[in-house]
Amino acid sequence: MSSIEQTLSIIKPDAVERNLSEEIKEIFKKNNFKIIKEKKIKIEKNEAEKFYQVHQSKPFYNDLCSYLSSGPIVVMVLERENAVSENRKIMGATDPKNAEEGTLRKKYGISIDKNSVHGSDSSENAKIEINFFFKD
Ligand code: IDP
Ligand code: MG
Repeated sequence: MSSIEQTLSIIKPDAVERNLSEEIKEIFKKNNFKIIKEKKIKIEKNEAEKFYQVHQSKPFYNDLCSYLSSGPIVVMVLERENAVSENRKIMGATDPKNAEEGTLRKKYGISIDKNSVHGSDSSENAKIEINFFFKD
């Protein structure tokens, strides 16, 4: 079964800094995603801490939050059939070393922390994450 769904995507500071945003957006569009909302922002560390709250007990939490707030990011609402799982497929594994050929993290990721993109991991979290960045 398939259904139209939305997911949250973030182009992380390492990719924005290398001017990869347009190239990454084109890859989403080629893969039948519609970019419904989009903004380039810089967030404060306390906002990153809130966004990554689920990881607060992890040893990398502090570095992760410092990193996400270290420079501009591009936040997008992406829409297509099965957007959450299709986006995760295009992104590839968390660690670029383990990401499949052709995935965004394989192509652009530098390391497990500087892995270029974020994508929601479930439909439920997608709603929460979209609301986090785009409440209106
Ligand atoms: P995901 O981004 O593939 O969903 P998560 O496990 O949700 O991966 O982790 C969130 C982010 O935290 C990752 O994208 C990555 O940047 C960072 N991260 C995950 N595991 C590690 C680690 O072992 N060391 C450093 N950073 C990590
Ligand atoms: Mg995750």
